[in-house]
Amino acid sequence: MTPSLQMEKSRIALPIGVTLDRFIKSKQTEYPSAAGEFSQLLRDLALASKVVNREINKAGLVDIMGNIGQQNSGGDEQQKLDVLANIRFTRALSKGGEVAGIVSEETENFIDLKNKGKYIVAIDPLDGSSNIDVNVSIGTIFSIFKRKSKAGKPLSKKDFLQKGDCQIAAGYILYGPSTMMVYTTGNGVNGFTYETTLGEYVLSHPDMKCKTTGTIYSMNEGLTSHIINKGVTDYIALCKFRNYSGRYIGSLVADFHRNLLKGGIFLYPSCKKYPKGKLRLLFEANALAFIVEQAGGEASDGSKPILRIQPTQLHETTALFIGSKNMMKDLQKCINKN
Ligand code: P6P
Repeated sequence: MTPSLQMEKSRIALPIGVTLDRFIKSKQTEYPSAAGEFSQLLRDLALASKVVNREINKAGLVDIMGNIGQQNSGGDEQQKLDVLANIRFTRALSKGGEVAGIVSEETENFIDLKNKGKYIVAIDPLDGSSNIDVNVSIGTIFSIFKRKSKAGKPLSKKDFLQKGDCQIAAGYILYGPSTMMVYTTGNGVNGFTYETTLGEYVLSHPDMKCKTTGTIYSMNEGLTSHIINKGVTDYIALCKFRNYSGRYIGSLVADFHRNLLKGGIFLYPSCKKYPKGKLRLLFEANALAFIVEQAGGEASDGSKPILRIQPTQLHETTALFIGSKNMMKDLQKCINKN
């Protein structure tokens, strides 16, 4: 099949309500060379998310709330559900056999699963976990790359320190009033809502697009007097002058998802407390940057696109500005003036 026809087919809209499984199968048939490993990987992620969703839904009832009295490598207090989610996703991916290795926000180093899998996964198993105890939406964020080392050889950090534009897929699961899985494989963005009675994700948001502009800005304004880049404070002042709405949940996936649907911009700048930014490049920024660019938006660290950043450490952080194209351009103008 010629690539153009292949691309065309990949854009054939599937009906709302089609299950994730059928959707994945339909996309796989458009890539005859695909032997199904990638499709299986996506299914493994979806399965793990269903198990995590169940744990989250009963979090208020079973003694798995609160923190376990230890911190992850980024210094965040680990919540019981963080650890549970990490176990669930790691187990699902290692049993699936398609993933050669995983690097997680919850573990210091990468995990070599010692199999012949073609792929590696970078994952934040449960982002925004500080919101768990107050029943606010939280999320899982994942990036999928092809391994760089030869199948059967030991993995090295090089397999994981790939630029965001090497991702072959990225997505998130939002555990909110409804649970959604949103992902891209480089041919647009599609959203699936979890139908709990069926235990299936069904297509609910086909071909998602980020509005070119919006009137929502999301930033922790407690940082304002500590922001290093004056252009960012100038942009926030511009948002206020334009009577934009400030909306900040403190859970990246939830803030990102709202801005994706309604138009808006999320800002986590470098500041005195986080001179290199707070958010993780491998586990948070890369995946959302891939998704937003596929949906027509932009993502940068204030000087270059997120997807062009060459990571040097697994737990590297970055400033993150992400959202509607025109709002990102206005922000960049403010930054460039300073
Ligand atoms: P702050 C949650 O801990 C997180 O990693 C993101 O989900 C969220 O956007 C950000 O940190 C919130 O950080 O400093 O505003 O509490």
